[in-house]
Amino acid sequence: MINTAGLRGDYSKAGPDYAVEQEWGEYTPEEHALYRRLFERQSNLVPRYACPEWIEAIGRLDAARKIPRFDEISSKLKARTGWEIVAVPGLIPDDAFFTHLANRRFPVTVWLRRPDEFDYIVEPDVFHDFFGHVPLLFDRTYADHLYEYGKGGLKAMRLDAVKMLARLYWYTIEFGLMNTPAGVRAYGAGLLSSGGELAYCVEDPRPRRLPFELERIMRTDYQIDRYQDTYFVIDSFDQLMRETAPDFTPIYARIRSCA
Ligand code: HBI
Ligand code: FE
Repeated sequence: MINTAGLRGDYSKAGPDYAVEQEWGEYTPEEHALYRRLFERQSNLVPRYACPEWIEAIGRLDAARKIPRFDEISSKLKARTGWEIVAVPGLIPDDAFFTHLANRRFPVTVWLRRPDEFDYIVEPDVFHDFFGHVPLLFDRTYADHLYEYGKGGLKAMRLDAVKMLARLYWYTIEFGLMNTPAGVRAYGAGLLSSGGELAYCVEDPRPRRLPFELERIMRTDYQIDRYQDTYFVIDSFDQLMRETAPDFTPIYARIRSCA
């Protein structure tokens, strides 16, 4: 369970759903400049390593020069897949997070990392959330999967199975790979927003790249502060949607019985 006490965002103005105002006018020129440098660094990598759906979507967004205005992005997003951005102070408790997803709202952190965190940051900031997650919300199938994930998250809380479900999110939405005619490409937000792991996940011979397998994913723990040893590869968002459609209740029970 996320305890917001130790986190760096300002939760004092957050509502019961943890939403805050973006307060776009508060960003400093230095913050816009740092965001621009992060965007430029990734722009040299994504043509070679990002999945086609992400590349197609980023081209629709004029988001390279300044920290994006969430309301502007939301109006484009809403028209396309019915989703919108909800500004949050950072990580929020599971039930708030899942409830937003189950209402087609994606939580995006409002603060930007410090310059000394250019290469790595522990908590998701606006660059990770926006650059990594938001473009794929323009893909109908991906967005529909995330909507189902949100509803599944609320159910998993009732079944005390959030830890198993979080692994699905980790190995897909955060660190997922996809097969394409040109080879393996990244669709996970943690990969797309990373200066080093984006090339590593596609090119490095060390990590395992396994075909998507739901139960194996739910049994595979992960480290949050280093590159992954194992990536799971889907053939398409249609496959991701199809393979995560069943009721997870018996799967949770099966995994618990052999744990
Ligand atoms: N909160 N803002 C935010 N972003 C996340 O990705 C997030 C979260 N809270 C909970 C959470 N992710 C995960 O624990 C769930 O996916 C299980
Ligand atoms: Fe993320």
